[in-house]
Amino acid sequence: MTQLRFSPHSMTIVAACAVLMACSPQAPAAVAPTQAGAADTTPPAPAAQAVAAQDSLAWLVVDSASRTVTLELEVTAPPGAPSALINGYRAGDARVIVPLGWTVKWNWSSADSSAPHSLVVMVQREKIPLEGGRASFTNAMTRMVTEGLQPGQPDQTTFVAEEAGWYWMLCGVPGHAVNGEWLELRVDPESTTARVMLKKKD
Ligand SMILES: [Cu+2]
Repeated sequence: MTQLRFSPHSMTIVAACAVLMACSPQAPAAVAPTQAGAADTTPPAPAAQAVAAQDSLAWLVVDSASRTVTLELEVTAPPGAPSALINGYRAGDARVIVPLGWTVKWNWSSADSSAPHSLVVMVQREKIPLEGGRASFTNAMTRMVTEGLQPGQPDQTTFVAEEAGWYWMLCGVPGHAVNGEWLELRVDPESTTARVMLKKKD
């Protein structure tokens, strides 16, 4: 538990050190004791159990100091997929966990030219809505929630996860979320950092 929460943070620090190339000798030594100039970002934990959390690092960036998490989200529509995918996931296969009160930023875009898409955070109820409605948090949505956006119309927004609970991050274009174009968002009062859990591997 502790390791899962800790590893995204330490990975972020390692990456920052690699970029700056000016870290104190102690910091990289903890990860790569052999070669100082290697700038090696090889994942430190090869254990299969830890994969779920590490896979998310490319698109979930934690800034603990400012209690902010930035999500890079891209919609794709691979041939044969039952719905459009968000970062390769659908129907809650990925769960984003954010501590209560943290700021969430997202950089959303679509690579699917066959249909418009959008994203809105809505509190989970019994049924996934047929189309997007009011966001649970101020600004927790893209522009054009029900009309959708095209490739070349990226969206950025920032909101505060100010109420604990279970939410959908769903496409608001009619029919899309019902087909599976949604991820899960957990606003957790007991978490100390943001992370992603994958419900299953593809
Ligand atoms: Cu969509």
